[in-house]
Amino acid sequence: MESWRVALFGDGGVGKTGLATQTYDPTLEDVYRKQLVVDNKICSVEVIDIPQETEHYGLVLDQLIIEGQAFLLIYSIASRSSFDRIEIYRQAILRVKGPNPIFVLVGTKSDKAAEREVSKEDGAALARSFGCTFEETSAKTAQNVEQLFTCLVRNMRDTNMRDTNMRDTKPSEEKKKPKHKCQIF
Ligand SMILES: Nc1nc2c(ncn2[C@@H]2O[C@H](COP(=O)(O)OP(=O)(O)OP(=O)(O)O)[C@@H](O)[C@H]2O)c(=O)[nH]1
Ligand SMILES: [Mg+2]
Repeated sequence: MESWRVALFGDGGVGKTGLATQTYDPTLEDVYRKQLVVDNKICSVEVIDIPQETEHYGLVLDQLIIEGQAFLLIYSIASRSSFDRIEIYRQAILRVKGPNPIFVLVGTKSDKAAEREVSKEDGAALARSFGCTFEETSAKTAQNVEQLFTCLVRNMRDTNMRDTNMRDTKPSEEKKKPKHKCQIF
């Protein structure tokens, strides 16, 4: 079966585990696996969720980046500092993975409207500057969680297809366009 590995990045307490466990049944500690159907095709997504407090976090982080096929950059809409630190995680991933990894920017805790410190516009603008997809989600209400993972699978499939085409196509030949496009703000 088609299977993907996604790693979660973001400050302590932003809701990484909340997001992972909302749709995923825990199997191993800090790794959640879920089967889902995207565009009539079943696939399995392994979500790797490392707590901020982990010992030797830097080393674990590098391994996580090497193994990850896509990365969720996660902040809480109720924490400006978690938003301001997103760039640090992005740079760490770019350093290890090279250019153009698959990112999705995720603003969690969208249910906390009264405590909002990051506007939707700021989130969308940051995602635009990264050239990546943006979602605001809530593990509490389940808002956009399913949509987030569906979008992520489509991004990974499209990128995989593009890479395959590049390997299989002679330079002069037309490259096939990806079938699905997730919304990019
Ligand atoms: N209201 C609300 N609370 C949330 C949401 N997601 C997580 N929380 C709460 O925020 C706190 C931290 O969430 P976690 O998912 O443990 O955060 P984390 O990013 O995994 O934190 P570390 O593992 O320490 O890095 C917990 O008390 C959660 O119940 C959400 O969508 N809405
Ligand atoms: Mg956690």
